[in-house]
Amino acid sequence: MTDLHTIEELLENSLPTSGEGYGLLSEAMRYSVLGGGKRLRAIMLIESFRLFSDDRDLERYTAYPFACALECIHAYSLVHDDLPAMDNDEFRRGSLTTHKRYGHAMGILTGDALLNYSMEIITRAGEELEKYKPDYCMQYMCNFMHAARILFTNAGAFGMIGGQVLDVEGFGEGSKIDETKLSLMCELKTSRLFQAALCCGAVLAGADESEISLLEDIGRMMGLAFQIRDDILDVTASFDETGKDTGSDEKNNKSTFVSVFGLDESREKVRILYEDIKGRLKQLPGNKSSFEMLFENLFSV
Ligand code: GRG
Repeated sequence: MTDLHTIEELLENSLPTSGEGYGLLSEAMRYSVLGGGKRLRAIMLIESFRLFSDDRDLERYTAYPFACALECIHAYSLVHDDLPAMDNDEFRRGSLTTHKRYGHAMGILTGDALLNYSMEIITRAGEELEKYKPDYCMQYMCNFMHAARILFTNAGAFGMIGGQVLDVEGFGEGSKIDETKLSLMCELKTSRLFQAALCCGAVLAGADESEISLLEDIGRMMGLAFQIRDDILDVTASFDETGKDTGSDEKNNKSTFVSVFGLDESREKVRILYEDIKGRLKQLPGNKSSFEMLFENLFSV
């Protein structure tokens, strides 16, 4: 399993140093990314790469920067999601949310800067890649650009941001919502970054189309199960377990899997998705034990 310490070190080194640039921006960027986090998406991206390639140099030049960029995108989405105009949360990862610590305007700007920084990481890595074995560079570069498109499309207007639009426009608030709508919102808002993690890693390692498509399915189901689990934790867990105020969905009058289906049915949905994910995982090549362990930790409720 990818070492959490390695990812923390990568993130530490790829973010601007505190005090660099203007005002408190670099400090706020570091605060938002480095303050805890399970690093699920980074781990999944690197583990997905390893299913298809054991070229550790290529992994360093491609999967590592993509993993950092993805964590920056994820962190920006949380910073913006916590803003008063969205969920208005005070705590995240056991600490004050970015806007509570640095002010509302800085919360917006820090999210903006992190999204932009993810592109800076990727484009810088693209230039570095050219120096790595330039004789083979063309195929690597094509995979690199393909992975970049997957990452930014899944995070963008037709992916995660689109899902957030459905959420803030009241798709899930108060009004009657059916399972299809709720699932669509979660697939966009939550699954897309997991799909990006799995597919980017695989594309960078040279996986074929049918393997990418299988990973896309696994990422979609994984995000759905993850969101349902998050909805369950919002009503059953404590601050110490989640690092944020629970009961937030009810406070915001949000329709969630728990409010629509109740706790028991929601747990059953996670169980069914988990069984499905395990079945599909078996169809992939390579050593899947890291994924099996990760999913068991997350979903054996
Ligand atoms: C603001 C454009 C924009 C998008 C926000 C991600 C998101 C979209 C909203 C978050 C809502 C939420 C809390 C959903 C539950 C699933 C989720 C993404 C939880 C947080 O992810 P973890 O548990 O976080 O992987 P850590 O802190 O471990 O990195």
